[in-house]
Amino acid sequence: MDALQDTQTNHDATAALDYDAIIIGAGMSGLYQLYRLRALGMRVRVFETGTGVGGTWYWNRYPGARFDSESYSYSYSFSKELLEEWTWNEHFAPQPETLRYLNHVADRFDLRRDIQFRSRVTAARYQDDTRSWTVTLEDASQHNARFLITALGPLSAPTMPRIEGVETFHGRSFHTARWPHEPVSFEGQRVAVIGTGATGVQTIQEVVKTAKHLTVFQRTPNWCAPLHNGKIDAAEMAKIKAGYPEMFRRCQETFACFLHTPDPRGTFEVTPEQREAFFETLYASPGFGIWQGNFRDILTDPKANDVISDFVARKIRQRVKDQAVAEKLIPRNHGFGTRRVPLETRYYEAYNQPNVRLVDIKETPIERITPAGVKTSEAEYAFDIIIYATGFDAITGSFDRIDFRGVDGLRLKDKWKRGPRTYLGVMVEDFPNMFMLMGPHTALGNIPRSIEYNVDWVTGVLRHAWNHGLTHVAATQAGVASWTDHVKALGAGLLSNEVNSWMTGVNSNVEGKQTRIIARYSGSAPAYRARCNEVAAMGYQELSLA
Ligand code: NA7
Repeated sequence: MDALQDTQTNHDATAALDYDAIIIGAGMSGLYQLYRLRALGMRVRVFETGTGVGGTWYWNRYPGARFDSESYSYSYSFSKELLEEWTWNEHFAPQPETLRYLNHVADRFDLRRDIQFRSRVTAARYQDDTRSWTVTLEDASQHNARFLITALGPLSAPTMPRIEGVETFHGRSFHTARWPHEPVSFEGQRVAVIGTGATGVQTIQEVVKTAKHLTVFQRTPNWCAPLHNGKIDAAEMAKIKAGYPEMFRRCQETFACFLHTPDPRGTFEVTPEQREAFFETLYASPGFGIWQGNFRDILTDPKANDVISDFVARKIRQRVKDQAVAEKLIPRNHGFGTRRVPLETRYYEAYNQPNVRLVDIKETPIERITPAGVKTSEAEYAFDIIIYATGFDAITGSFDRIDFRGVDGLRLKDKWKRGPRTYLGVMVEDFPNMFMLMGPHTALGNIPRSIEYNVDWVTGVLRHAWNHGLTHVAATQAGVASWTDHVKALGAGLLSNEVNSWMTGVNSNVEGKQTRIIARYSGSAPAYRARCNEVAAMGYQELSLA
């Protein structure tokens, strides 16, 4: 049989399947992957749990939800027309604006006709005989396709706190990532917020504007820094648009695809005065500069980290009037930037309001949720509304919730029992024809930039398979071992890997997730791309193809 005939035969075999590719999730990565695979001529189906597109920006409707990265650096860059026609109104867009943007993208590229909403995937099983994936939905319907692409999002499996009595509360309660579509008014309400991560911080500073009384239950304070958001007027937007090629080029060059990248200087290579002045400039500048654009050694050298931590602690003491409260808001068990830095707008000033109370639950632990409110070891507090800003079973959690089975029924959850093992963060041994977008061990950083690269790379592999009539695309044992070792080696010496957080896979509310793992690739994004590009340039020889 000649090559062309062979290709035809394989396409005929594929035609017997429901689809050529199934994508799980219609967030930023799923939408773009759909767009790209459709362009290859593939029959694609996206299954999405929600009733609309947007993923993170569909689910996280909590008050105050917004970007901490510059809106324009967060847009898709693949379409000049899209860039030209979309106008951002704020430097750090609020969630409704971002959701509007993603809906616009879905409409503009006519993506909805291939997306099936209200369709939670519960299981996905590889079928050896047909070299295909069978996906089972919550309603028990099954759908099969040659290729399976997970676009689940690294932060999409919300976790409720393991506190007794949650279901007994008589008032209203919400997890931030499952916020209702209808507005929730805090006017005249006694509100509790449990959790002070990036989400809790955004929620608190918004709720405090209207609530009658707010109580924040804090287990671990985080190092927050000012967002310095602002409106974008027409003239500024025109300038931003004119600068898009340059801006996206810059995002390709920076360490984590942000506009900011580490300063080449070391903390102790400048005088104390120069250091202080640099920190002041960063603290007064918008966005992640103070975290991502600081001296190159603040996240690796404990002494350098102490200096910036001390600077931010002084800022907290200046901004919070009651010094006992300020001390409670200063982290003690980790240094600045070793966990995700929440960006804030008057967050610390919220604690100067007479109707705001901070309860340190390390001092007085929550014993249970009661019908009236929250009972700690010291007191019972009554509330009308409890907001759980308690985060996510991150990175691997969204995979754990689906029963993924590879060759011979092997469970992904079992395979990753001692931490994820991947090839380039995209593939898993014994899970042929399955590709992960924003899975464990990929470069996260400024997520849309990483998504576009990830999707383009996966599209390249699939184009190769499609053009050559390949029906079996798999990672090899050697490839997985080598990438996993590489990711682990890169993670050594990074202060953030020595701290419990979602970034190290720790979640106190999930059984078996109390031990730190190397969940993320922590090298630079350019290095990640160089490695992946090399694999593509060599014709994907590192993969097992048939
Ligand atoms: P995070 O950053 O994981 O924060 C969750 C917060 O909830 C954090 O303060 C936790 O305290 C707290 N938490 C979790 N469980 C409990 C219990 N059982 N009792 C009390 N407090 C608890 O999630 P976010 O949603 O804020 O942000 C996640 C990412 O999404 C963010 O970094 C952005 O990149 C987008 P802990 O620190 O564990 O002591």
